[in-house]
Parts: sequence; structure tokens; C-alpha cells
Amino acid sequence: MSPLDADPAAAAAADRDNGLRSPRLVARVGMLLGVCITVCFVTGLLSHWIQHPPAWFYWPSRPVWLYQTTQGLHVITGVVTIPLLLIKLQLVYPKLFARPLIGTPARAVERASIAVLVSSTIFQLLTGLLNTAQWYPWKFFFTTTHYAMSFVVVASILVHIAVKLPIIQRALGSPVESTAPIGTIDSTADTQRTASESAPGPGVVSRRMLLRSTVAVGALAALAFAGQTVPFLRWLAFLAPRSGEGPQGVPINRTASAAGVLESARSPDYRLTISNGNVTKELTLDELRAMPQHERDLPIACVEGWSATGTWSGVRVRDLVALVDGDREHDVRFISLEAGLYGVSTLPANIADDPLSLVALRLHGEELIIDHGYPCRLIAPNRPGVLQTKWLTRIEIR
Ligand SMILES: Nc1nc2c(c(=O)[nH]1)N[C@H]1C(S)=C(S)[C@@H](COP(=O)(O)O)O[C@H]1N2
Ligand SMILES: [Mo]
Repeated sequence: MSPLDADPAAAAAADRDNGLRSPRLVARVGMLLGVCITVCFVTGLLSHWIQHPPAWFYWPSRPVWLYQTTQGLHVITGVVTIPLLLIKLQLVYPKLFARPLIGTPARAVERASIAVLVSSTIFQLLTGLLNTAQWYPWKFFFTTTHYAMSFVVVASILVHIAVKLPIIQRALGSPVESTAPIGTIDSTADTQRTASESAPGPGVVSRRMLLRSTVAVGALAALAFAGQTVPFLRWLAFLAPRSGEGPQGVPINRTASAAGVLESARSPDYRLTISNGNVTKELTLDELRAMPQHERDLPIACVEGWSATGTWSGVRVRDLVALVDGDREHDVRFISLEAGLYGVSTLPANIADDPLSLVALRLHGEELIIDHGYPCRLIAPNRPGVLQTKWLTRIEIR
């Protein structure tokens, strides 16, 4: 006699668990996870290509909100994946420790893929989450690792789906709730559960309720973060690290003092150098102000998922390129007074040539404050915030 037989309450609890652990529910939660991870992967890949463009890659300058949207989706789907993954693990964990631990070669592959899948996904979610909270000390390490690891996650998911395909197909082909035993659904581990695969009685959590709660928890997680990029949801974003607050109405990621440019940015000797091969022009701030000024509403869309739109004004990048007879087909490099990783960015020719791209001197009708990039900064459409270089000192047509 097993201990369960002796304890009717425990036996009932075990039945209930088996009911919730049915492939019918697990496959549906898995499908929600699959959708989130796919969107997260594709938008992440896009963001990576924009920042490190392969030769074949083309990213348009419009619509101006496209990157804001794809990166918002990246962070939101990543955040939603966290509770979904926890629920899925909770539903399947007895199987993770099922015997034999290794077994046949097919089982060994399946289990290895699950070990890789679970650990790589947890790694991605954790590093991504820490990054949204501005974990700067390991950002460089973060981007390359986060990118490489995403392929590990996707590959192990594909193996997992391939191995489970027959079970997944049968589970998704049946209603989530069953009234008759469906022990045939899982031909391997579930056969002994036939009796408990039926719908639970009144007062017991049903699979349908759990599935609905899963969707609700996911939606709540999405709302808690969406406010940092969707203005009318801002008040809801109780978990989001950045919600549109900052001087001149725009958050600041890196201050002038952190970048070590307080002195150089305010120096009376400040010049903006523009170079095109041998042709070089040096402009004082007053000379920049004397050029035709243009006003643009453009967002800063940080890779961390927050975004904020500002009204910027300054000189068009294409006018500065023309000043040194630059070729409009060439990429343009922007170099900051700040040395280091975030002090350089390359603007692809198509975006440099868009009249929306500015070297901004003003934000919301005021001179840029030093933390927003005084004396001048790049602000171009449809582009990650990290590439909107502040405290410009040099522009090179390549
Ligand atoms: N020189 C320099 N420019 C920079 C950065 C930086 O660290 N150094 N941070 C970038 C990042 S990550 C973002 S999101 C935007 C933020 O601009 P803001 O502080 O004006 O909002 O500036 C970008 N420009
Ligand atoms: Mo950023």
C-alpha cells in the first residue's frame, strides 16, 4: 500500500495535479511561450543587425517609430516569457526528474535539449531583465552573449518541439478540458495516469482556468512594462525602470559627468569638425546656430525598451555633409567628446540623407542641457537610442 492510498486527501491532490499536468494544458502554455519567444527572437535579431549591420542589411529611416515598436515588443515579450516559463516549469517539473534520467539515445537527446533549453532561456531572461534595469558594468559582454545565446535557445526549442511533435499535435487537437479519460495522449509517461486525466470536480482548479490565468498573468506582465514606451499606459508601468521622466521631458541614460565630458563640452574652444577625406570644416557653436535650423519630433528609443519623444531642433545632417561636398551615398560617422564604446556611431547613408536626421542643438525649445548632449548631439529617425551619439566633436563622411 502506498502512502497515497492511506491518505484520501493526498490522493485527491495527486489526481488534481495530474489533471493540470496534462499535455493538453502543457502544450497550450508551450504555444504561448513559443509565440512570445519567437517575437522576442526576431525583434532582438533586428536590433542586433541595426547595431552591427551585415553587408546585406538595409534598415529604412521611416516610419520613425518602427524601432521603438520592435524594441518595445522585444522587451515586453521577454518580460512576459518569465511568468509563462515559470508556469510551464511548474506544470512539468516532475517529468524533469523522471527515471531513467538518461535512458535510450532518443531520450538522452530529448533530456539534453531540455537542460540546454531551460538553462539558456533562464540566462536570456535574467540578463535581459538586468539590462532593462541598466546593468551597465557588463553591457558589452551582455550584447554579444545575449545575441549568441538566443540561437542556443531557439535551436533547443526546435529540438524540443521536434521530439514532442506527436504529443503536441494530439494535445492541441483535443479540447483543453476532457470529460473522458485520454490516456492515449501521451504514449510514454502518461499512460499510467489514465484515470486521473479527466476534468476535475467542482471546487478544483480546472485546466481552462489555469490557462486563462496564465494569459492574464502574461498580460499583466506586459502592461507593467509597456508604459515605458506607450505613453497612455505609463501610469500602469509599476515594474518598468524608466517611465519617461527626466530633464527636458526625456530620460537620461548616461550623464555628462559619468561620461567625463563636463569640461570639454563647455570649453570655449569647442569646435565641431566635419571631414570628408581631405576636406575639413571646423564649426563653432555660433556657426552651427547660424545655419538653417529645423525642428523634428523624434523618439529616443533605448534598447532597454523605454522610449520618449522629444521636439528637437538643429542642423540637418545632409546640410553638414553638403558643407564638405560629401557623397550622399556614404555612411556618416559621429564621434563624441566621450572616448569609448558609446562615443562612436555610424549613420547609414539612407538615414543620413533623410531630412529628418539632425545634429540637434535644442530640445523642447530650450538649449540642450549638458546631460542631453550639449553642445550638440545626433538625433536620427528609426534608430536605437544607443546610436544617438551625444556631445559630438567630429563627423566623418566615409
Ligand atoms: N556619447 C554618448 N552618447 C550616448 C550615450 C552615451 O553613453 N554616450 N548613451 C546613448 C543611449 S544608450 C541612449 S538611450 C541615449 C539617451 O539619450 P538621452 O540621455 O538624451 O535621453 O543617448 C545615447 N547617446
Ligand atoms: Mo540606450
